[in-house]
Amino acid sequence: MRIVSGIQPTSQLHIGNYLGAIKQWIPLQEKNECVFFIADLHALTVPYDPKKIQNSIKETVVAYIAAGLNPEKAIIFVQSQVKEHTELCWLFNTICPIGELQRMTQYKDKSKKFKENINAGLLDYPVLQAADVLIYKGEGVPVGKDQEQHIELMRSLAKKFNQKFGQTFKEPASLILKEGSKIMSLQDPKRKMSKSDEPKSCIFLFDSPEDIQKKVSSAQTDSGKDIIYNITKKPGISNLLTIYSLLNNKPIKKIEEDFKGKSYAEFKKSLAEIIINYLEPFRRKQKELLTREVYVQEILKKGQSRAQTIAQETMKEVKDKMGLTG
Ligand code: AQP
Repeated sequence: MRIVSGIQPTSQLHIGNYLGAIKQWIPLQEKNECVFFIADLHALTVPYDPKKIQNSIKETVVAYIAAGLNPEKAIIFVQSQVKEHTELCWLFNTICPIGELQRMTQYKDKSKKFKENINAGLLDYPVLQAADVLIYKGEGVPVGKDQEQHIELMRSLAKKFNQKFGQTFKEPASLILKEGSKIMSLQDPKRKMSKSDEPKSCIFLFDSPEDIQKKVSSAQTDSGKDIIYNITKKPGISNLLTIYSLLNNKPIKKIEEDFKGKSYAEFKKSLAEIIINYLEPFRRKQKELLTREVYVQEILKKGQSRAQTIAQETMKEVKDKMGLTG
């Protein structure tokens, strides 16, 4: 099966990005052909600094590898380096109803958040995302829950294209984990953890042990004092229990038992330790990779070439079917 997914280099990656997306990429790369890219073109739809984006791209590749991606197996590259993504996006634009884009939750949320910059790219984001996957004839898209609606649109565009121009694409399935697909903000457990939110609402993959301790101890909790999972009545503690369970590989029920009669402070202290220990090898690998610039550049170059070969083949077929070749 061909698997495709990507992450925007909008800021450092956090444990939501890891638990919702990257953690499932790692086992997938063993038995599938995996295409994992850095979604730099998507990142341009929100305010960004042109002087800093190359550095963010580099940090994101390093994060992919430090978190366990294997460049010998997966195709890793930068989206803007394979121009067929945008070429296919344009062609898909011509079959995508605008109303479908206007009802997308992410578009509505980001239009509210960036009122001064409601650009056409923000609206068109899911069409580019459809092109990102379909240019590789992707069949599975491992993502967090927030991307479900976009994958639905991707499926509908694949179907529409096939109906209009002949069978070309499979409809990709969204691969969304049962647990961890929506990690919430530490400061407001009703909102998802987001890279672009205030830093204390996220645990970044390379946060120092001191920062992790501070962030966990100041995480918003709920009234009462019991450490029990109840998403409606105790969203803060439930979010922390989810993180605990996923990083410690222990069922939530067992963690509840272990902390029966104990305080929030004791629970948070233990959680901070678990996060620090889990992320320690990531920090070590990141440090090492940051000194190996040539190696990282080589990975991207090789990834670009492998990706381009597949993308050009699809583009040729699409253009033939759409009557664009003589
Ligand atoms: N809180 C989350 N819990 C679980 N999964 C998450 N993802 C994002 N946040 C969570 C998943 O991580 C991947 C990253 O996608 P992205 O960078 O393209 O965009 P995003 O979903 O908009 O991520 P952020 O962190 O919220 O970034 P900003 O602040 O830049 O918008 C996707 O698979 C996503 O589902």
